[in-house]
Amino acid sequence: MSQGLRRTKTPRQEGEIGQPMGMLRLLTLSLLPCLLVAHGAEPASSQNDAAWLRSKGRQLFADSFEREESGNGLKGIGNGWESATADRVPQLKQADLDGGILKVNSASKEAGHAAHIHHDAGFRDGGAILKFRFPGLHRDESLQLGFVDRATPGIHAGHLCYARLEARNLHLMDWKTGVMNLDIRKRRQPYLDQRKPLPTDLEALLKTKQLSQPWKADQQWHELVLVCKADEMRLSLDGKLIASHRSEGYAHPNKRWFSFLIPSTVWIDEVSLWQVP
Ligand SMILES: [Ca+2]
Repeated sequence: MSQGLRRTKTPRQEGEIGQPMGMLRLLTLSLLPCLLVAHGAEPASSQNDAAWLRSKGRQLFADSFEREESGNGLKGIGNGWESATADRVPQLKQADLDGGILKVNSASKEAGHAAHIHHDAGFRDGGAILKFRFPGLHRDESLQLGFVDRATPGIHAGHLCYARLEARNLHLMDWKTGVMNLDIRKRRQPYLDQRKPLPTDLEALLKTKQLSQPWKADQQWHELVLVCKADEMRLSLDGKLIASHRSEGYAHPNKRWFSFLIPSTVWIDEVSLWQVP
């Protein structure tokens, strides 16, 4: 360390610098609550959504999978879960309860669809807390989870909104007013079928319905929290807000099902669903 740097640490000089800095810090701290109140709520960036669900919400459902499955069928997982794609391939085990963990191994090719496992939810504002792990058994492991309402017309298969975690990216997607809106889907499909670029207005609209950002998957267990609050959907991992996106579809009044769409392998544990009144 140079003589000059060491000299800046003498008490006299710290006192000289410290006093105005201390006043500034005091001023900032005293103003902070006013600034937060002025914005009307906790800022999303510092909000812990698991704490929000647990303190303000009502638990609708919880499962820690400490049992054996009763078979490969629609209701084989038990506790109210349904595997929508199970009966397409009854000879294949796509959901295995093993050591208190739900181990999903989708027969996507044989069933012609990613494993779709869902449970009743039913809220406007609220969300899910769960643990997940990519076990590293397949190269293309990804996890899509979100909300479905098949009772509202105009939405293909009732797909409302999802988060999707892939190897290098994650996405928050409003499908209700995006790609699964029947009018949009009808207009978009011919371009997809012919592998042609979308009209610029449609492409611009769909861009507003999805948030995508880099994220790197690993093979550790993680706590995941997915919430919808008014027209915002937020994803947190291990207590940190990772992504948030606003779009009108997230405000759908009834998220009837909580759903997993799993194309290959994912392990799941300690799922809870919460409604915030
Ligand atoms: Ca468990």
